Amino acid sequence: MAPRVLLYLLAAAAGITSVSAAALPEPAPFSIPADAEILDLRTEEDKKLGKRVNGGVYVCKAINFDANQGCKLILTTWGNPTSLVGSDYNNVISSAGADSGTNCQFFDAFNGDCIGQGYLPINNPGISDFTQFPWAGGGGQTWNDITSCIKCWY
Ligand SMILES: [Ca+2]
Repeated sequence: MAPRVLLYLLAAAAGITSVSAAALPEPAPFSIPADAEILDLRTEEDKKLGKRVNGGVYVCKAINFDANQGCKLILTTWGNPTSLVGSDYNNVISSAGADSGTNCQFFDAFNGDCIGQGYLPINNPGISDFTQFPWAGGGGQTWNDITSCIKCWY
């Protein structure tokens, strides 16, 4: 193979590599804002322990963590089924991300425990657009605007 052809192939390969890298989706920038408004849904027993150390999940009513419709940092008790029913965050969440090291499950219903058709796993960085995640209940519905119960472990 002539050196010139080899150089061309190397350049072409390098070009393909950079195109592939550019085509990869950028991870959505995410960190829980330090000044996030808190919605404390911990058990009364937990609240007595004082300020949170972990176990928060940041939720927004709009996709892409856009704060214009409202976002809050929800505090939960470890593994506790945390109902959103009656709060203004019931059936509206469209993006969410948890504290680093916290793993949450979002459910579509609450009846003493989190129930429903499967769950949406949320950790860090979380999910910036719930409309991209089909709901197990079918009907073409996504996880957008149907979360009613949250469980987190940390
Ligand atoms: Ca929404």
